[in-house]
Amino acid sequence: MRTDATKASKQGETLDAMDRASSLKRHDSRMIIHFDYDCFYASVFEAENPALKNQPLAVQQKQIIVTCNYEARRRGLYKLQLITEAKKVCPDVVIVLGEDLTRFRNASKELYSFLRKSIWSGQAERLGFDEVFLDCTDMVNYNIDILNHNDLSHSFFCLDQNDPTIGFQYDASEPFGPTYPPEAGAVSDQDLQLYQRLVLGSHLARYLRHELENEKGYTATVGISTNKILSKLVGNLHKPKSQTTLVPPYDASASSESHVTTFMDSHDIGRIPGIGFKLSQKIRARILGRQPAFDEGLVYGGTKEKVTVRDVRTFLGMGPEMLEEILSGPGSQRGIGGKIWGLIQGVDDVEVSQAKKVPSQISIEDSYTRLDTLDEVRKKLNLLSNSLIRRMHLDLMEDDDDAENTDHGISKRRWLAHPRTLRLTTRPRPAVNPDGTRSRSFNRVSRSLPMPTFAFSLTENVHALADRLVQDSLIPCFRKLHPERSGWNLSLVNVAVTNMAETAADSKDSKGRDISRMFRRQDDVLKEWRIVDEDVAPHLTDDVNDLLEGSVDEDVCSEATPPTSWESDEEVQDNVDVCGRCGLSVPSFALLAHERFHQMPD
Ligand code: DGT
Ligand code: MG
Repeated sequence: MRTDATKASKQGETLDAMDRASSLKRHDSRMIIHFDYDCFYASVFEAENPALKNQPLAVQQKQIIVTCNYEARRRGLYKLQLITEAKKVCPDVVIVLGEDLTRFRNASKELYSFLRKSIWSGQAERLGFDEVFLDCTDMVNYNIDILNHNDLSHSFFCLDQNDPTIGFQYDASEPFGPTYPPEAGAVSDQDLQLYQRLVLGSHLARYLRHELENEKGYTATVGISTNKILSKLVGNLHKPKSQTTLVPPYDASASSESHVTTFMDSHDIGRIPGIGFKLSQKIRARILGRQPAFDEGLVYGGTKEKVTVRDVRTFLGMGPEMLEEILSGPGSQRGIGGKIWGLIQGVDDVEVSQAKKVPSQISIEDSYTRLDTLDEVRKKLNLLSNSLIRRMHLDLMEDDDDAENTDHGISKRRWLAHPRTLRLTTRPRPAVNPDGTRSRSFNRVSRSLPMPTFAFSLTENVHALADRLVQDSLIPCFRKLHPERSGWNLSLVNVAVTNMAETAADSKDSKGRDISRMFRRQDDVLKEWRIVDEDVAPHLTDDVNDLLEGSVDEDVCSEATPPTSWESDEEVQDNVDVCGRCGLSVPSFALLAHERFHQMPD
């Protein structure tokens, strides 16, 4: 007998099926182009000094090559190689220091802005410094509508809806550049529309790549598909200076396999964006039925056993529920199983976000071999605060062209946004074990507090502001985070500002609401705001902020952030750790392998 409950559940299933169908339709109807600039840091130096182009060039951070140009790669150098090794392999390598990220940040912004202006939707999203997603659905749809199907090979791609003469000629009968799979068979009637749109996407990608190279001097590797995850992954197939289009069928049918499935299946589970190291290790453990072993012989990378998406997808009983069970835990995101299940099958409904004028946070950190006295902490906080304030001035301010605010024609600066929260994070080193070894800890602890308003002063200089930030805010915060006077030893300190409140001064009409204008009337106003600041009960605010931020043990939290939300952190962290035994700097992810390297018999 059919009960109401079964009816309801059947209804639910039908709705689910409809949801899935509509999500699949959404997934098929967008046109996303993913850019990854080739050897980005090295290219920034080459753009500054073109003579470097013909030489093997490597960019150094700490004792590691973070990237090198293709001439260097041709000679056997590679990313994340030790400087000492690189010099042995290629003695005439030109090494430039890349610890100051300003030039990369500026180049990244310039290229991003160029790409965003080249498309219609404004939907351009930066991921880190050197990747950009573009949603070109509207441009492709418009050009599909004006195609002359009787003469596809002589098509014209229109780049301006108001001027039909602006654009480029192209052959719409086939995709430009390589495809996945390389030898695509005949396209079925059902897939014809999607195929045609991808063909147009591939020609637009070629045009944008060439514009970027001609106008800005940077080359990029590009992927074209219908969502972020697929476009990002497919681009990797042909590097550098190339592009790849993932061609249909995207869904399996009686007569053909889904190219999305075969493509995703070939990836190692840890290579899927949104599945970080910790999540992939948990999945590996379930598939292998044991803790995944490390490749003992390697110091860098390659520390994980190969478990492919196919291994996971076809594992007995695998599905959203099993993934939820494997991955859920303290701090994990609800529904993570379903999200990861979708991702490994190339389903990613998250839109390319509209361009943001200000970053969602600014965060500066450094790692240390030994940091165990308050004096040293004060010095390090000072350095970090100086960088933080400089970054705030760069990223959160703009020239104010308002006549009343120009000084003999020279623009003054104004705030675009004020961060409301200041956050201090540390990573304490675990105590030494009885056998002399030290356990590896990724755990960070954080504390947040309201951003003091004096930090927005436009008259005080950066050093004075940094001193005050350390004295008035960060040191008291540090004491709460580590109440013991000694006994701690920190391997990392991070200072960040978050919770951005954009000022309302984009247009002259909104002048009245612009808080930043109030700050120009310096001391009176600042005084008033300082009183407000002091009125806030510090304990309550700290606790509430901690809860709001969810920032305790940030590494765990960062694994748990929505994997499909690829919002750029705007900050490329210097993910390098210092080995407690030999003092060598190694990328964070490789430290565990590096420590095992020490444990190996001679
Ligand atoms: P590619 O894309 O293979 O041609 O080479 P890149 O250099 O563009 O490498 P990519 O896209 O993985 O990273 C972009 C930039 O980010 C790169 O130029 C240097 C920096 N970077 C990459 N990996 C790391 C890392 O593990 N640590 C640090 N500190 N920086 C990194
Ligand atoms: Mg790159």
